[in-house]
Amino acid sequence: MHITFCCTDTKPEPWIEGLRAALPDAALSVWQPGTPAADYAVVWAPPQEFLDQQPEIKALFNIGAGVDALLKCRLPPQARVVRLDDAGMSVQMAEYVCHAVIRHFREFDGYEADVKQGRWSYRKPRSRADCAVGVMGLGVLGARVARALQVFEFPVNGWSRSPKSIDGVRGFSGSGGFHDFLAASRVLVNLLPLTSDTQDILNRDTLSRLQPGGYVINVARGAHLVEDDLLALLDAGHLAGATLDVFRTEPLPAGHPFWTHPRITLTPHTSARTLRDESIAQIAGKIRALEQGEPIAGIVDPVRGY
Ligand code: NDP
Ligand code: OXD
Repeated sequence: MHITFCCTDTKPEPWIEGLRAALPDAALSVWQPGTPAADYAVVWAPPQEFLDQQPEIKALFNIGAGVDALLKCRLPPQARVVRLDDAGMSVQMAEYVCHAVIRHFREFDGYEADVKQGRWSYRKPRSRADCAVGVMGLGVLGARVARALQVFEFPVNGWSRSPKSIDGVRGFSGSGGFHDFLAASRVLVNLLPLTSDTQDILNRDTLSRLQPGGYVINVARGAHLVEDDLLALLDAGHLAGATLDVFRTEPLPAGHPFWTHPRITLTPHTSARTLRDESIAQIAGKIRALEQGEPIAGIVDPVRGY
């Protein structure tokens, strides 16, 4: 069995070492033009040339949860696309989102600013009941985030394509439930995959439907958000602020208004990092299962787009 590694911007050696330890009988390569075709590949943003040279490949293991970039390529028709299925990401996402929600709700940014000016000041406690958090996407990451928010007793709404039942989460689904979901939420957390249905979904119309003083946390993909619409609603005062981890262009270009906006907190696409050891263990386990003809989780439906 030949496994090749083709991940842009990722140092291959530690991955090859880890895969060799987990699958000692496999032949491993770091792909370059001319490398023989493989049975399996570990990929992130691979060039089209790589995909065109894989006539027999059984599965492409994407070392992230989002497969939007990979699905834009022309894929070998027989290849299954397999996403990372948590692999240590959901706990990171839960801590990132809880941190952002709590920082906003408790006004810790305001306290920080006051302390820097030597001011001992109090702010009026806000009502938790008035701070319903709406989580868009109740998959591997969204469901974990929804559960984590409940620990702090925020009312939690969830929106997904198909109806979902998560204890304590008020569920909404499909396009029919979207406007009610938005109207019931003051803080909005985006954990949708990027597909043709969800591109630009955070826009002037949808964000205007949040309760006044709304707060946006985008941790999915930059192309979900219409950036000028966010800025306009912040300026108009309908939105109180935003925490953004993902952007239409990454790295965020110098001079982009998000860098210096007083009510935007940003991080460099780091809310839930791919953890190498957990990912290798998961991929190796799935390759072993596939070789034995057993089913695996995390196979992407290319028509659905996630
Ligand atoms: P999943 O595929 O497990 O879950 C996706 C969820 O979105 C499902 O609940 C699905 O509904 C819902 N959904 C999809 N399309 C629609 C739609 N049109 N309308 C309503 N709901 C929809 O994904 P993950 O939770 O693992 O990851 C989500 C995204 O997070 C990834 O695609 C990636 O873009 C992003 N991500 C960002 C990271 C970062 O560091 N910033 C790290 C990792 C991921 P249903 O349940 O009915 O299928
Ligand atoms: C992912 C990501 O999709 O890191 O896993 O964004």
